[in-house]
Amino acid sequence: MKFFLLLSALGLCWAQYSPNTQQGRTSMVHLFEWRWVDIAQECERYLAPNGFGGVQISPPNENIVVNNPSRPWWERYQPISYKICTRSGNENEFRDMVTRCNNVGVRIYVDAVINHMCGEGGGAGTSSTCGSYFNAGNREFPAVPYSGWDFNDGKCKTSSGGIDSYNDAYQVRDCRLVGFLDLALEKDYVRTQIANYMNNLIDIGVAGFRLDASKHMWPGDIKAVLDKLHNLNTKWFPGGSRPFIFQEVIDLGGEAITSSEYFGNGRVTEFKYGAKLGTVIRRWNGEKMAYLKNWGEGWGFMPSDRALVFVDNHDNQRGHGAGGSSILTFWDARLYKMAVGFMLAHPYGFTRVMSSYRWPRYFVNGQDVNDWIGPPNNNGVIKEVTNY
Ligand code: AAO
Repeated sequence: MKFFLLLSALGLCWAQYSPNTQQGRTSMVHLFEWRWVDIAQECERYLAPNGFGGVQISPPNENIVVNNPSRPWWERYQPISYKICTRSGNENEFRDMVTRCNNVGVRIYVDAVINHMCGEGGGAGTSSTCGSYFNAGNREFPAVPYSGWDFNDGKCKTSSGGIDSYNDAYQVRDCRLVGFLDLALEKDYVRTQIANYMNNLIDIGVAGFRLDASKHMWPGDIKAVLDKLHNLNTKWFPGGSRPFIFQEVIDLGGEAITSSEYFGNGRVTEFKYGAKLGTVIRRWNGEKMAYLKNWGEGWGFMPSDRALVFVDNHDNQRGHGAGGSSILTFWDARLYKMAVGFMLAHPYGFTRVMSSYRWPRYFVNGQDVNDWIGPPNNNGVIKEVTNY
């Protein structure tokens, strides 16, 4: 009995930090912009036999359709509703993917965009992936529904309404990140809409969430949403299992907000990992692999059991987000393989491998002007992943 109590206490403590993977599976792969039908096949054909723990998928909820530029990858970070309806597939295809992946022991983690809706300049109409009407100017998203009351417009104190300084935690959390309509997560109504969305996904069988733009939400507001979440579906998970949570917080030091503020809610992305590993493997700043002896906390990283780590992510492989020029990507194939191999072999953090697509890079004044290009497609429809 005592032993059982100890085990369940340990289980509870571990809760949202555990990826809910099968025994011995220590890594997930981000299948960036893949379709659900392709992911289902990939789980069965490749990921399960090769020991992958799970897949991070692109946001599954309805988003704005951007035509200028033409269907950029980043349109998926501008929600219109919580209907499961995107270029990756519809709700039936999503359910089939989750079922088939879980059946072969591969977990699905959803990229949850809950900090905001579309940009302030998103216009009005039905230019959305499921055709839901919205009016960004009036803050109307009837397919949720959200209205003017549900946004932080009155709370932000900058004259632009946007984040002018990352040194002010209030601005970062209450103002608009590059113009996105910022949801008022302090409101129980908003928390409930978000929790309903996430609970729908949990009931379908997902194992956890990446919380996009967590730095731009108050840790207490995130906790209030998480407290409303169901336990995982007992068809595949032990009773009482909690969703795995990893929060996207970029903390390279020197800003008002630190990763540690979010440890209570779940794991946090450790952006120092890829930035430093890139520096070492490129042998910049006199670094060398021998110095990796005390890799991990010894390098000033967060505690291993709070960290979600990666060599590159969908942002910094194309010059978005943060990390700087040391980040290794598939464009530096040999060094990239060394970095990914090292990461997978090393015990620090829970690891995530990146699977993306090639795009025609074109640099103007050091900036890739093609950083927006979406996945391979036919007139906007994502192409089937080639079966090699
Ligand atoms: C698009 C257009 C915009 C337009 C907007 C609204 O590109 O021009 O204004 O629509 O119409 C993605 C794309 C965005 C895109 C968006 C929506 O990346 O370009 O905007 O979809 O379509 C910050 C956030 C972080 C965020 C990152 C991109 O903190 O959460 O920006 N990442 C996530 C997703 C990302 C997505 C969103 C969030 C939005 O992964 O794909 O955006 O849902 C500093 C801060 C960071 C900050 C960066 C970049 O970083 O610390 O918190 O990230 O700046 O603004 C050094 C420093 C480092 C610093 C960095 C850059 O490295 O050490 O701290 O320099 O200055």
